[in-house]
Amino acid sequence: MRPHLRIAEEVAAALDAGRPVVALESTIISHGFPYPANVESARECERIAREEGAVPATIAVIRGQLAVGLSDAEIEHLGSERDTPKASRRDLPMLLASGSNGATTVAGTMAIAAMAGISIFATGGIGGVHRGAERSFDISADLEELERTSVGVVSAGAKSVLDIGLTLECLETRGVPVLGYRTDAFPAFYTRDSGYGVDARLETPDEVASVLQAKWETGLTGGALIANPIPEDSALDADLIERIIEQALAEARETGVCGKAITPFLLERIHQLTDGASETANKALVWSNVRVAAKIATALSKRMGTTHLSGRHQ
Ligand code: PSU
Ligand code: MN
Repeated sequence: MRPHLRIAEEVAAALDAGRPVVALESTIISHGFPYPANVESARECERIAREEGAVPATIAVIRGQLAVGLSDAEIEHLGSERDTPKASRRDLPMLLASGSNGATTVAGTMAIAAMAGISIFATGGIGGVHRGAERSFDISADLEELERTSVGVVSAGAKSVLDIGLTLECLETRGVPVLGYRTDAFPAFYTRDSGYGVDARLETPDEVASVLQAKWETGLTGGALIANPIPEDSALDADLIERIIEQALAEARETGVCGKAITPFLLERIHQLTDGASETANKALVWSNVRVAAKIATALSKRMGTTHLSGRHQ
């Protein structure tokens, strides 16, 4: 067992038996939604994973431990305690050494999921190349993690607060397959079509599992991005959301917000400027991603059983 790793009993039992497990992130709890919507949404994610026959493993840093599977009280605490720091890969060592809490990003969650032997992870949107990155160099560590860590990440694409074209270029450079789940278009979080394509369109959870199996069995380590568009009836109007994103970006420039603070700032402003409509859409897409992730995890566990190619058994 790795030091600092704390795996909930139910999660460890499922992994040992080769049953499906879905990792869930905690930045979305601490910084993605206001309280108490964040806690309600996190509980709903866990419920949906179970309904689909998978064990949910919400991941965070809790008192200096890499916690895989949180208690309800821990989820409530992360949700109501608004100042839990965002924890990407680079933040983990300091949080462990100081015994602190951290809300793990996609990168942080992937790294910890892999240590535990979890292969599938559901989130909302990934981080990526920010608009203006040619000057700011602001490129999320999520992209590096997707290159490095063998976890399949189900997301609704990326928000257009990012430069989606450059984000996809970076994923190509890093050897990360972008798989469209029942779509030819890479989705843009609140909307189903960013104007960019995907590397392959797949129709069933088992087809996705077969690609992941082929990748990992061959020793082509690293992640894959599974792009699952927001459900049609929850999608927002593309022009409206683009205007709001432009406004939020302008405010960020004016107030000088940058670094790890920029993503939470933009998310909060978008929620305020859409008067909650974006929050409803955000919940719908996350829940849809959890459902798809649980189905993929189930298909993968049928194919691979206890052969965890990343993580504890390696
Ligand atoms: N994009 C969203 N919602 C989010 C995030 C990104 O649409 O909640 C969060 C995720 O946790 C993601 C992180 O991993 O922000 C990226 O932050 P940064 O750009 O600082 O790497
Ligand atoms: Mn950044």
